[in-house]
Order: sequence, then structure tokens, then C-alpha cells
Amino acid sequence: MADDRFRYSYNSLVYYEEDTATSVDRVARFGYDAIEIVGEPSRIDAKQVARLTKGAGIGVSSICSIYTADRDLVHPDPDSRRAAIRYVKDLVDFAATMECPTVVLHPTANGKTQPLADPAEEWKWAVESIRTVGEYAAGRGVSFSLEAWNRYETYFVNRLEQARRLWKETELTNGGVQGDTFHMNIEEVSIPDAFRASEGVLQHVHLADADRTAPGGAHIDFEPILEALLDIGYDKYVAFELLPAMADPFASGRHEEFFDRYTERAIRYLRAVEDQVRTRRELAGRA
Ligand code: LER
Ligand code: MN
Repeated sequence: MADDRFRYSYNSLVYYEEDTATSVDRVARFGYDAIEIVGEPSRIDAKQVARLTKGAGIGVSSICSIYTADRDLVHPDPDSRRAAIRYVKDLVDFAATMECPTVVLHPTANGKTQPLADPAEEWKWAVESIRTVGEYAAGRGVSFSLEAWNRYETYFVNRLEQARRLWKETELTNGGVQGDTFHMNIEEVSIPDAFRASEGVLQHVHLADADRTAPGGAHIDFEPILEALLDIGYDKYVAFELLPAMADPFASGRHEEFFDRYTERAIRYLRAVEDQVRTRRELAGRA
């Protein structure tokens, strides 16, 4: 692991309509290694992001894809699937321009909680669509992280075990699965065990507390989670994805505490937890 520390990122989704320069400056100022950028290539200038992040000495960890109803990779209508594939391919180009390694992937629209076709057929479309975008991404040096979402945001892939099965069926090698502690707190029997079982195929991590605010504010215990990530030798980014308490995670609106306050608190708290875990492991001879 670089410098023997986790590499931290902050998802700028919650910096609602702020200009990118201000967001990049805040994340760099609070000691982050990278920023996660919203997946809207028509609204965000990738070249400008590349310039700003380089200038600030940080990277772009990941693209937070926005899977609205018209970006559904398992839609029964082939034209709709093609439109979703086009969107994800555009995200791959967007990521490549910023030298961003990872695009977040989910097979269906956020907020779609019922299948529109036979589940076996939808699974087949998911494998096909992901393989298509994955092969395109491989040619551009970009990887995917297949993220599991909780049951109130999707019926399709709620747990890491399902994400691993789907990813394996695509036979792709550029990427793997993604755990988000907010979703995992709802769906997994054990968050650390779900991460451990993803050894070798974990591509990205989203961290948030149980109420989706900064870790340390609610009831998720981050020590065993970091312990599990160290056990499996996880060496990619951990990104805070902190969002207000609204049914639609993509709903807009300015929520002041998610700007300076949570950006600072999240990294300060997690670094302190990380130090504790690493010290304990050193003392136990398990660096
Ligand atoms: C995206 O990373 C996510 O976790 C979903 O809840 C949609 O925001
Ligand atoms: Mn997430």
C-alpha cells in the first residue's frame, strides 16, 4: 500500500452545483489523496478537472455514475439498453481524460425496485451490457467497480456476494466489486466478513456511517471494517460518500454540513481509527 496508508477520497456529489475548483481545493486542503467526480460528462469539463486536480496535487479516484431511469443496463427495450451502454462508455472516456482508474457500475436504475422482465433474462442482459462496456473500458485503461445497493434503491444486486457472482460471469479482468458501508449496514450479515470474502476482487469502497453522514456520527464500527480491509491487502481508494437523509440519493439541494464540516471530520476520524488499528496490528506482529 502506498506509504502504508489508505488512500482517501471524497465524493463531490454532495457539493451540489459547486464549481469544481472550489471542490478540488477543499478536498486537497483537508488532506485527501483524491476526489470522486460526478458522472455527468455533459455538465463537467473533464480536461478542467484533470488540470485542477494535478495543480492541487491530488488524483481522481473514481466516477460516481448517475443511474437515472433512462440509464438502465437491463431494460427490456434494446434501444434503452443501448442508450445506457452509450452513457457508460461516455463515462469511460470521461474517466480516461482525468486519469481516473475506476467507474462505478450498477446494472440498473437507482430507485427501480421491481424487475421489468423475467429475472433470468435481466441477469443475461446485465452480463452482456457489462461485458460490452468492460471491453470498451479495457482498451482505455479504465476499470469498473460493480456496486451493491440496498433494497430500497434496487432489487438487482444488494449484497457483495451477488456482485461477485455477476462480475465473475462477465469474465472481465478490468475491475471488480464495490462495497458501500451505508448499503452493507442494511443488507450484509457482517460488513467485515463481506469485505473479507471479496479478497482479490474488491475494486472500490464507499464509506459512510449508518445515517450516511461522516463516520463517527452514528453506530457503524469502523475498526473491524478497516481490519478486514488490511487483512485482504486492499490497496485501492476508500471514498467517503456522504449524503443527506433523502429517499433519492441523487436529489439536489445544498446541505451545508456536508461541505467543510463533514469533509474535515470524515478523514480526521477515519485516520485516527486507521492509526489505532495499525498500531494494534503492529503490537500483535501482524503489520
Ligand atoms: C452510489 O455510489 C450509491 O451508493 C447509490 O446509493 C446511489 O447514490
Ligand atoms: Mn455508494
